[in-house]
Amino acid sequence: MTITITAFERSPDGGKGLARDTRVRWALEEVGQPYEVRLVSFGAMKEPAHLALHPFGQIPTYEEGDLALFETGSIVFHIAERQAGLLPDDANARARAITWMFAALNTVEPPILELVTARLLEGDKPWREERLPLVEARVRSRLKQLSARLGDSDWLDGAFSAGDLMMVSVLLRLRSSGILDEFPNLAAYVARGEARPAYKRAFAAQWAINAGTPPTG
Ligand SMILES: N[C@@H](CCC(=O)N[C@@H](CS)C(=O)NCC(=O)O)C(=O)O
Repeated sequence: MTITITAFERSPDGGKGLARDTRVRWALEEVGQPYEVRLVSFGAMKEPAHLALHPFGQIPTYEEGDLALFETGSIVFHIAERQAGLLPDDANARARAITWMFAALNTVEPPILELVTARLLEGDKPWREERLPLVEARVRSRLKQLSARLGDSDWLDGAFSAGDLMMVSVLLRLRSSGILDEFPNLAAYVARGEARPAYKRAFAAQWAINAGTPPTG
């Protein structure tokens, strides 16, 4: 059955792989599932046709037959559940990998998004100078904990899983801040994720659409 995802017609990051379709592409590449992409403009994302797929008018969405999904956590979980390669067979290991997916999205991503907002969207606000160090401290505090847990391991819990895919995707958004490099094991962890052939194919596919468009974020 054909799988179709949506992505930005023109990504604000100019193709650095930070738009969230990249994590869905990555998951599909890891399990060897071909897919099609429908590109949407910012305007079209807020039109009824797209809102029927995504109530918040965002990308990515995922369509497979009469199933339509939104939210990357749900989409990646769906892919990982249906096809081998992203979740362990052992029930407990599987539950832990899913826990890491939630941790990436619920515990690690929020302070990172706060930082992205503070740096990029609130750069001209009078409170920026006071707020930025507070937000950065919250990010460092989370990374310190994550770094301690990862230690010298390659991945968060044994073999690479959907939990790592989501965590690496979330951490990638920090790279331009320089904070990731303060935690060498996390920087190496992210590099390991990016070195995976499936990630490279996902990155190249979204880059092919966006290359040459100047980044706005
Ligand atoms: N929690 C959602 C977030 C989706 C999201 O923020 N998508 C961004 C692109 S990475 C978007 O569509 N932004 C445009 C907008 O919100 O208007 C998910 O993980 O899928």
